[in-house]
Amino acid sequence: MLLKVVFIGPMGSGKSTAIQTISEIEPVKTEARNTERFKVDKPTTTVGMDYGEINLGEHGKVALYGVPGQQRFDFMWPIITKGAMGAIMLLDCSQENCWKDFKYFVDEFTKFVDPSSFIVALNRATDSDVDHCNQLLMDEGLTMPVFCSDPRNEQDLTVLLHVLISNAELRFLLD
Ligand SMILES: Nc1nc2c(ncn2[C@@H]2O[C@H](COP(=O)(O)OP(=O)(O)O)[C@@H](O)[C@H]2O)c(=O)[nH]1
Ligand SMILES: [Mg+2]
Repeated sequence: MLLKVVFIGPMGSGKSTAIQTISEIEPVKTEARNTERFKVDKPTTTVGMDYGEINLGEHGKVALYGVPGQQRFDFMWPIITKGAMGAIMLLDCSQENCWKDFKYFVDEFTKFVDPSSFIVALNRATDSDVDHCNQLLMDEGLTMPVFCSDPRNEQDLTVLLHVLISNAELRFLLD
């Protein structure tokens, strides 16, 4: 069995870091020099995709895909998300314009991925960020589990994956 999980979110939200943290293989990365340091000040950024794996032994594996966050790569989003069991939407709440980005990513990716399979993971979030996120989702007519998690923390990511898989099982049972 191959379970596909996609990490989505704007540049600098922690997608590559999250995959690096939980992948059991050395992730396949496509980092290149970041030409948009005025937006997110980091030396490199993903220009293709990230890929990692978690082995489930005789049950198969979980394939972890990260999309490139920049809008100019949006043609790759439906390709990379195709067939995904669920999406983890990352957001760094300390970034300027993060809520504008959040709304944009929710609007775009719910065109390709079933909204009921989304999980939101907020990094550097305060209680008011969590409230704000829930309010935004409610305004969009959406319900998604919202977690605070650090993309460098393996336990945080394991929780997200368990919730994502449980949600998928529930949808399967209710179908
Ligand atoms: N909470 C926390 N987050 C961090 C720290 N260092 C890096 N990060 C997160 O990791 C992000 C950079 O990760 P990267 O994986 O390149 O983002 P990507 O563009 O989504 O692939 C930062 O913008 C932060 O959100 C840290 O010290 N604390
Ligand atoms: Mg990246």
